[in-house]
Amino acid sequence: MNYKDSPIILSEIKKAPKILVNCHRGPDSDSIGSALAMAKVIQKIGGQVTVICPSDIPSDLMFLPGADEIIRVNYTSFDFSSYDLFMILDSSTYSMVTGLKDSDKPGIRSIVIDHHFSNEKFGDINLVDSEVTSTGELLYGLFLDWDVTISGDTANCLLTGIIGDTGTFQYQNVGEKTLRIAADLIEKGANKDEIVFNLYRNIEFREVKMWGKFIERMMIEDGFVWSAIPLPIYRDLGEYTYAKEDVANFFAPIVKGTEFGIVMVEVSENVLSVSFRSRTGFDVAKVAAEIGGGGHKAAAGARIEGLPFQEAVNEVLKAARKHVQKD
Ligand SMILES: [Mn+2]
Repeated sequence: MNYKDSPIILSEIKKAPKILVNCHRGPDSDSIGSALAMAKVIQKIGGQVTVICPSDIPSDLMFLPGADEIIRVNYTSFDFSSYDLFMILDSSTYSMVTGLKDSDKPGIRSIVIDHHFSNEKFGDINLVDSEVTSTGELLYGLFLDWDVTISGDTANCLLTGIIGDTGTFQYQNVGEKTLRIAADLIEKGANKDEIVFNLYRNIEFREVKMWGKFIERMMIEDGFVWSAIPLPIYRDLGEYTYAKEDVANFFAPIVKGTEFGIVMVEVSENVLSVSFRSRTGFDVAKVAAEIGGGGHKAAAGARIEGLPFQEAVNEVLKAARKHVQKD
């Protein structure tokens, strides 16, 4: 048994006629891959399931079977009353689920399944394992515990989550366990080439141009690089939300002589969205925590609200300088 809560979670699913599964705000490969994998397994068990998301689904993930059935919802008005159970995946806080700053918890039973170290365990049942690379990897262990057959489509969804959250197996938390799971998923029908093609060789031209802007504005100082995009430039570039994550993943952790990289974007008036990526094993979650954010050792994020662009950027740089000297 991988998780002691596996049987309880399975019995909750079996006794709930109608189940909701979430994708978090600004969903990534792990969020969508995990939600779709969970939905497929619930259907196999005989449950009725609906997958919901507060944001649009990124076009590069539409290749996943079932992605076109995800329903975009507004949590301020969403009616939970006709559902019996809410499966919340890959989300460390309820505001990550809803995309809203404050919102009431759903009035139905909820099960949180996640791998974020900073998970607030806000469900009625919480299965949080921060040792695994991704929610996809966690679900693989859970499905083994349940003794369900993992179909080719389910395997493809899980491997998409694992590949997305490990930067295609690059990060330091990837060892033989994750690679064995990936191999097993490929054996079960996951298509690694299709996943890599869709995630990394299917980039909009305007996004590539946006990377150029980030790189052009990148600065280096003792121990780290950073790049900050103010709102007018972000608007000029088409407010392409996913470019920030991609640029953080691809370019923040690569510069020789640095411990980590920071990407900052003013996504709306006085709201700075910040991504940290570690190059060397330096714990960027500590820097993120300093400014009210969270995440993992290798990848973390934060949002600074209510400060003008330059002041917000200075806050981030102050935290980064403090930690780079101390650690
Ligand atoms: Mn994840």
